[in-house]
Amino acid sequence: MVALTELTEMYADMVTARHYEERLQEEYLEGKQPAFDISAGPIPGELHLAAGHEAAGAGVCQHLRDDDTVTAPHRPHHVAIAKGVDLKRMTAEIFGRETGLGKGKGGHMHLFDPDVSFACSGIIAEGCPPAAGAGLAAKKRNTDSVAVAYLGEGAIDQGAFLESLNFAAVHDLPVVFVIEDNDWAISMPKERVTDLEDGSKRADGFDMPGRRVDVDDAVAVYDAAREAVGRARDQNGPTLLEIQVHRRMGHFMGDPESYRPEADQAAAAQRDSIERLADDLRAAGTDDAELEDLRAEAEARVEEAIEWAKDQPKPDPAAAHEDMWVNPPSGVTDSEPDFDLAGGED
Ligand SMILES: Cc1ncc(C[n+]2csc(CCOP(=O)(O)OP(=O)(O)O)c2C)c(N)n1
Ligand SMILES: [Mg+2]
Repeated sequence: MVALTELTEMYADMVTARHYEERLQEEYLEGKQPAFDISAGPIPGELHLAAGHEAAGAGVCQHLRDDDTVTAPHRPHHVAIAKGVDLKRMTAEIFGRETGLGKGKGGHMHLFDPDVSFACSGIIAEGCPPAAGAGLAAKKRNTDSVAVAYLGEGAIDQGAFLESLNFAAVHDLPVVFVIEDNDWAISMPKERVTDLEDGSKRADGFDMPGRRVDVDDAVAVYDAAREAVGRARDQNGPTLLEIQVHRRMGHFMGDPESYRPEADQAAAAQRDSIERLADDLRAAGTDDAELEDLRAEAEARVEEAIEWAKDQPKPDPAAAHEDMWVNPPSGVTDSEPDFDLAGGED
């Protein structure tokens, strides 16, 4: 049994994430038509939306604290929201504004919020080694914090993922690896990427527990993650989870999805984890008016963040060379790297 407060929190995260993606979809298209100009409009660059992935974000992050590290891939917003990343500063980053999490220089695939130990990257499986590193740090410091690395099913043959599984297993690190299986890697269906129907079986090769959550259901994810995060927190080592989610939108904004059978698209739209969780809440005694209030609150929060972000200043182009170094060696300033960017003497 999941407590009503926890069901409610997960629902709030999930409706926030869904509304966020729907609103970003609208904002993104502004100014990009009729010819698709990726640099135009209020959100420059690529945009990968995660509608249909919400249960994987909420069900896992419900078990996490601010000091637990999460790394997410190129489709990060639902995880960031569930982890408690500052919504206004994240939105400002997506809109390329100076008050964004990365001063507007990173965009939607490079969101970093040290206050809640969250990071993401556009390089697939890239988050696995840093999560293993965070797990190693927790172990060496003798704390009970854990690390979670999210990746897509299209990334399960990446060396960075397999090496991280091995490292985490050998050193018994408090890490949970979470594969979000949405059946597609851009235009590549899962069965053409791997012969393994259940990606969590990758764990077998590392003598690590692995489990697949076959149904796009926040409560099922919550239950599986409770065990996995609990094992990590109790210093009993890593776990690999695979969660079936659904890609309700294109791979990225502007993807015509001409490669995707209509039936697959329609099926993804039907399996809605948000509606499923709403049913669980009704069964637990929440009435429709309360659900509507939660939804309205989430929508208002999203609108406020977007309005705020759009009002923020754009960065000064001269600031592009700032913040290049964490601890600049003495005599080196941000704008003056101490090596020859053109290639040196050889
Ligand atoms: C190392 C690396 N190779 C290739 C790419 C290009 N790329 C971006 S997304 C993607 C597919 C990702 O599929 P999946 O991991 O299933 O995530 P999804 O997009 O379905 O959420 C690829 C190959 C990349 N970002 N990084
Ligand atoms: Mg995928």
